[in-house]
Amino acid sequence: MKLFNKIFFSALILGVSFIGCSDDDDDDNPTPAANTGGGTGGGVQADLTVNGMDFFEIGTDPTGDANNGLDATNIYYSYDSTSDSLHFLVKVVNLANFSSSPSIDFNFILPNGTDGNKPLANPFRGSQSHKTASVYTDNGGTAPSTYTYTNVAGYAVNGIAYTDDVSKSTTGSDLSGICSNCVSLVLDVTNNWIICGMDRNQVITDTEVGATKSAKITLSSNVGYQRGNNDLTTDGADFTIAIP
Ligand SMILES: [Ca+2]
Ligand SMILES: [Ca+2]
Repeated sequence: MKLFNKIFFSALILGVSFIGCSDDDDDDNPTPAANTGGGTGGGVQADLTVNGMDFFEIGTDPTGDANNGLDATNIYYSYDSTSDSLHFLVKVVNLANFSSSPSIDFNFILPNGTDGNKPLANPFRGSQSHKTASVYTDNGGTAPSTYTYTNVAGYAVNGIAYTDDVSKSTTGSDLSGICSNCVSLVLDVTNNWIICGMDRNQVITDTEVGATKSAKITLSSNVGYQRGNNDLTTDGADFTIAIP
């Protein structure tokens, strides 16, 4: 009996240990890398510098987990305080195969209480209250940036939409466009990366940033092709920007 208890106790410890090692949110995605950048430099060395922009890694993603589409491995952000613009760089492994119709979206969850006083929410689960930058191109585009976009009713294509359950109950869509054709898209097929640029004010307004002039933004993102998503890149990573 004593031996049995010992074995049982050991199994219990092993079991607890196993659960502790599992993915935090059970979505088979790795726990996001810690935020490394302050947004405007601050002496923190950039993880990547492209076209004069300093990029900081927000998170990583496994290779080979995409469902027959773009397969992302890393996501970075850059905040340019001079132009007050945000840029996101997503590294992939197979851009050449899908460069004629890339799809990419970024779901921003703003700090509690600043997004129309709505609570924190998750883009993929539960009550929704967040902003989404969607870049869904039509077929036939050519890298680096010759793409066309077709707007869908109630949906900001190549733009930024606000998502919440209230819109869904009144219009049938939970997406409400904030701006269309307001996200720039540049693909570098040779280097296997995609850069999306957007006005910081469209993502988070001065009012939403608040008096501290600093905002920690939680980000989930997808990549794919032909308006489909094949790879969840980061789910719940965050980065902080400091507005001058
Ligand atoms: Ca991946
Ligand atoms: Ca993934």
